[in-house]
This record gives sequence, structure tokens and C-alpha cells, in this order.
Amino acid sequence: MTHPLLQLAPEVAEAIEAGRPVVALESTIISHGMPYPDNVAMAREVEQIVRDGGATPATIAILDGVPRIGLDADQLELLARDPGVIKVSVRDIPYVVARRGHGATTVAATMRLAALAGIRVFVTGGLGGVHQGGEDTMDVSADLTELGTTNVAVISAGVKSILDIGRTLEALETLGVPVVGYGTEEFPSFFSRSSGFRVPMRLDTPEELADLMRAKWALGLGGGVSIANPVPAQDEIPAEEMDGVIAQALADCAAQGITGKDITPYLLGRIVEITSGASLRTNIALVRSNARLGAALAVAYAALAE
Ligand code: PSU
Ligand code: MN
Repeated sequence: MTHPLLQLAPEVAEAIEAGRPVVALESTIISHGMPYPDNVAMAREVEQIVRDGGATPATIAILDGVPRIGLDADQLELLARDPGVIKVSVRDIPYVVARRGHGATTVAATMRLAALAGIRVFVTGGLGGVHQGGEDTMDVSADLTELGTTNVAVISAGVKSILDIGRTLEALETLGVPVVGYGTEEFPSFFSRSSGFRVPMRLDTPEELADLMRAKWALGLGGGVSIANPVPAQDEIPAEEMDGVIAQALADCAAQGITGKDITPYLLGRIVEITSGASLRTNIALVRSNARLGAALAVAYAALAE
């Protein structure tokens, strides 16, 4: 049933086979989204939160050219500290597999591999989207294309204002992707609960989210669902505070001449530096919160599928 090129961890394979709840987790956030050792501590803690919520965690990455669904402690450690790990979006998957390399998967690549394994719920921190100036550079994350085609629900804390949030929401509408505010009318901007943009739809419980997923896919409406879960209020950094930080990081990025797939990792690292680590604490807090919701959603969705 499972794709022959995928390697599933035994507990993940058993859970999928039995129809028990499974939550996919990405690995670019580990290798290229946070500094060591906070990244590996976060990765372990998030897996534990998913377990405590009654689901099986499946962190996804490519190791020695093998797409793996579910990793052990040594594999998480390797992803967290090996500088040879490549950032892998969908276009990079065949290269890393053929070259037998190590790859940390983005939201787009993780969605695709999760879907191949039969996993429908995926937890991350922030989505990629239309970059600022994207109307000229055409720098639009493949995360959006993937949300348009692959049947996985992605829980994030919204989109950072390193991106053009308005154009990102427009692109998601064009692609037919439901963007659901979880308990909110306003689309969150990762560090902040607000963004100045409304969500097109709001739901308030994991059961309601599961119903939407089932309705979409039962009707043959392929593609993803973007669930925007605002950072908990006590952990947020107000948008006004982040605006200056992000403007500084974007200016530094341009001055350094950084382009393409290196832009997002550079900006994430620079924001941690400029905020002296405050942004990292918020980042970790929102991932924890997303993991709690992801486990609850996987449980609710598995109950429907019975
Ligand atoms: N935004 C974050 N943290 C991240 C990323 C984005 O706040 O770690 C990562 C995710 O893996 C996302 C990827 O899928 O960056 C998007 O990169 P790009 O813009 O190159 O598609
Ligand atoms: Mn890009």
C-alpha cells in the first residue's frame, strides 16, 4: 500500500495501518529554521506533545537518499547539527534521493511525502508564501502550489511579515485552498496574533476542522487545508515591534545579495539575532501550541474516518 521508496518507522506504519491518528512534522524548521541545540530540543518536545495528545508523531526528512516518515533520536540530532543537510522543497526531492544525500523537507516537500504515506494532518510553525516584491521576482514558495494540490491539512501560526501576507492570501484563494482561522477572525502573522488581514472562514474546535477536511475530500476537492492557529497571547510579540525587526532583516538580506531558497533561512536567523533570542522563544511556543492542536485534530479526523 505504502510507496516502496518510502521508509516508515515501525510505530508510524502500525498506526497508519490501524487507522490511528498520526501527525506529520517537517524538518526544514529543524535544520534551517532554528539554531542548535534549541532546534533538536524543540523537535523532541513537539513529538512528545503529539504523543501526549494521543497521536503518533512522524517527523519527515530524507536521509542517505531515503525519504523517511518517522525518525529516531539520532536522526533528529543529525538533522539539527549536520551542516551538509540540504533544504529540500518539492523540486529538490529527486536530486537528494538520486544523490543519496540528507535533506530537510519544507512544508511543500513534507506535505507531498506525508500524503504518499497516507498522513492527512501536518504541524509546522510558519508557511512559505509570496515574498515581498514577489510580483517582480516571482519568488513564491512552492508551499502554496502544494497546498493547491495535495490532500493534507497544515496547521501553522500563519505567515510572517517577511512575506507579503495579502498576496499570499490572494494566491491561496486562487489555488482553492480553504484558509481557516482557528478561534480567530484575523489571520495571524506568526509572532503576532494580528496581521491586519481577515481570515475567509473561522472554526473553533478540532471536530469542526475534521468535518471540513472530510467535506472537502469527500467531494473530490483535492488539495490542502491551511489552518491558522494564532500564537498564544502570553507568547506573542506585538506586530508593531516585529515590523522594525523584519524591515531590518529584509534590508540586511538585500545588502548581502542573498537570493532564492536561501532567503527564508537567512531572514529567520537574522530575526533571532536582532531580537536577541526573543523571536526564538515565541517561535518555540507557537510550535508547541500547533502540536497540541495537531494531535487533537488527528484524533478527531481518525474518529470520523472509522
Ligand atoms: N517560515 C518559518 N519557519 C520556517 C520556514 C518558513 O517561519 O522554518 C521554512 C518552512 O520549511 C517553509 C520554508 O516551508 O521555510 C519555505 O521556504 P521557501 O520560502 O524557500 O519556499
Ligand atoms: Mn523562493
